[in-house]
Amino acid sequence: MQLVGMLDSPYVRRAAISLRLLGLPFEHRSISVFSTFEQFREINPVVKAPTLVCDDGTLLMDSTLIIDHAETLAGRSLMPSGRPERQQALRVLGLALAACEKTVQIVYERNLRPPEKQHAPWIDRVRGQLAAAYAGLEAETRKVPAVAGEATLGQSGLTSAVAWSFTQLMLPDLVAPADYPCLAAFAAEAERLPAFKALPQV
Ligand SMILES: N[C@@H](CCC(=O)N[C@@H](CS)C(=O)NCC(=O)O)C(=O)O
Repeated sequence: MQLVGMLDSPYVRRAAISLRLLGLPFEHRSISVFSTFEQFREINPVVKAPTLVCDDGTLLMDSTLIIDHAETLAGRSLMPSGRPERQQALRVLGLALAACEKTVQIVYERNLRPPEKQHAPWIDRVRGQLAAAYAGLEAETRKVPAVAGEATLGQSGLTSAVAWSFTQLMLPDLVAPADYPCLAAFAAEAERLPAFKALPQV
């Protein structure tokens, strides 16, 4: 199977790291939804990254759905199965995915919209949501132990670290590590794991 999309997308990266942690072999195709739009469109006319091209040619989109499929293939999950642990993981995952989404919205606003068409109230709203998502994630990260290894990281830890690294790459002026010290330290530890190093965002 092939995973299509650039690793500077947090969605592509979380899918790629998940596939690797689940032990599923895949070919990663670094094709951009922007600079190589036409090439991407030939693979998937919807042009969404990540796209998973399954072995039978079926195209899957959306990182969460791709990970769901990967977990079915692998016969195991990166989410905890116990009810309180799973609820907690879902809470963290929601915050991390919101942080990714709000970062992407600001990046698109800055990079794709002409300056004269940018709408300050909208950007302020999204910035506030981004800060709230990271405040929540910082509070949740304070409760969890340090990254012990790939086997125990789990989907919520994986996605939190990927989200943090992505925002630091794209919006270092907006989200300061000093304001989120637990999360910054957690992500730095995760980035030292083999799966993260094998699938770097840049
Ligand atoms: N919820 C989706 C979000 C995916 C997403 O927005 N990907 C971006 C790249 S970071 C994309 O495909 N952008 C191109 C577009 O939407 O036109 C997921 O989890 O995969």
